[in-house]
Amino acid sequence: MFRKIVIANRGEIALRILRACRELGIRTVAVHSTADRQQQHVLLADESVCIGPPAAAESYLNMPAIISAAEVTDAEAIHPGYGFLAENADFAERVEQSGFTFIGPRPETIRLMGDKVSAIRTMQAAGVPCVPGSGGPLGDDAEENLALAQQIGFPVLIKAAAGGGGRGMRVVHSAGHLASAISLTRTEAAAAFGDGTVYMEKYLEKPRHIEFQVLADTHGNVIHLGERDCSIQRRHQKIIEEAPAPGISQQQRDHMGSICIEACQRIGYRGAGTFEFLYENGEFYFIEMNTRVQVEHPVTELITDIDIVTTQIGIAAGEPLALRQEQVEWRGHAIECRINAEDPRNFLPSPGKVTDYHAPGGPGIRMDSHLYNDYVVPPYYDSLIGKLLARGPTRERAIARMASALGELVVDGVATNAPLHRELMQDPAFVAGGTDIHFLEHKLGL
Ligand code: MV4
Repeated sequence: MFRKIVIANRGEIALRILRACRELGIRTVAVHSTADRQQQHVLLADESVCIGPPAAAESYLNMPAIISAAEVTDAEAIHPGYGFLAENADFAERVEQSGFTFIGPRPETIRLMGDKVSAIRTMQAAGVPCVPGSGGPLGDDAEENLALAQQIGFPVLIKAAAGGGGRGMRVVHSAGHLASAISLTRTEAAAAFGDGTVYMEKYLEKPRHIEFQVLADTHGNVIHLGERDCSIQRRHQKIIEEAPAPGISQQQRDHMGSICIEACQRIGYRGAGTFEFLYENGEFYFIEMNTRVQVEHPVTELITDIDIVTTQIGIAAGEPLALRQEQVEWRGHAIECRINAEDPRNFLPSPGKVTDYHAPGGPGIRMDSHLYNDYVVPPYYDSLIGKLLARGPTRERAIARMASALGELVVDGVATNAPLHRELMQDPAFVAGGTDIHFLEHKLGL
């Protein structure tokens, strides 16, 4: 096992990684911007290194500064968390070339999955069901593209190969709009990502977003931990996630899980990973793979009792997985509400001092948050200030516990989306379960 790890992140996930390290007896190095000197994980870490000014581009995205921090502290590995450099193949490569272990997949795997066209090609070849589509980059022949769209059937979606997470997409409803949509998406993608490659898929109108969690070690063992339903979102920001996904049978879980395992074995996957699917009319369609630990990983931890972060670290240290697939068991139901420091009316960030913070507790409640009284939420980063989780023997009981916990939560001094979560726990469609990706935006009148 490692002796010392650099935590290359901030906020709740940095604290989550620090806790995993402490549990494993690993010393920790926090790297932080000048705005984050008082972060809880910085105060708790064995050592800390300031890596730059508040702007992420000069601190949490500053590769040489982070690698230097590992050098000066004599650390062995770097955990990137999520966001920032977590899915940056060049960073993973530079970390390894500098003689450190990147806690994540091989750089080539990150690069393969970062290009959505190569990800889909790879998964299609591995037997993973994908959305009907071009299966490769679109060319410039307008007639060819039209024939393809007609074969797939309108509406179609034009997506940027370098996009993902909702960036660089355009729906096309009819033949007359196809050529201009392709060229616009191409131009935007070239400007935003430096890569104008686009591809085409059938546009699914009312899907759910369901993802499968996998863990793969360096000895050829791969297990899946089942699925999460992440359909409650606004502008591609998930706000509630749950596991298991309502209405998915154990047989479907076993089937899709086996497909994901098989794909991981084919590509020699390593570490924690997530297969993202759209789910519509009882069918799963692969859209993207995430090569990092996800924000919503705790809902899976709560129903499987498997610690995804300590497992990631063990895998990176070369340890074999402790469990075989037959030993993975799912019990009960878990829900996560993302608590954001934002105005509940216009969703604008609400930075400032948290004058009073009280975390809920009781049976089945978990709060992953870096907040404390008088903590100042800086304006420079995303607005996630905590994740409130509730588990219960059934979905109904998990919702009841979440509603109760939201009633106990106190975050004064900044505005939060807690009132929206309180309302959602009472929404008949949410309570019924299985709402699609458009549910929340429709409810909010968007
Ligand atoms: C789609 C889709 C419908 N049909 N692909 C958005 C984010 C990116 N990960 C993929 N996304 C979508 N791809 C096809 N063929 C609808 C979305 C989508 C979406 C997906 C997951 C979660 C939230 C979403 C919100 C809007 C659109």
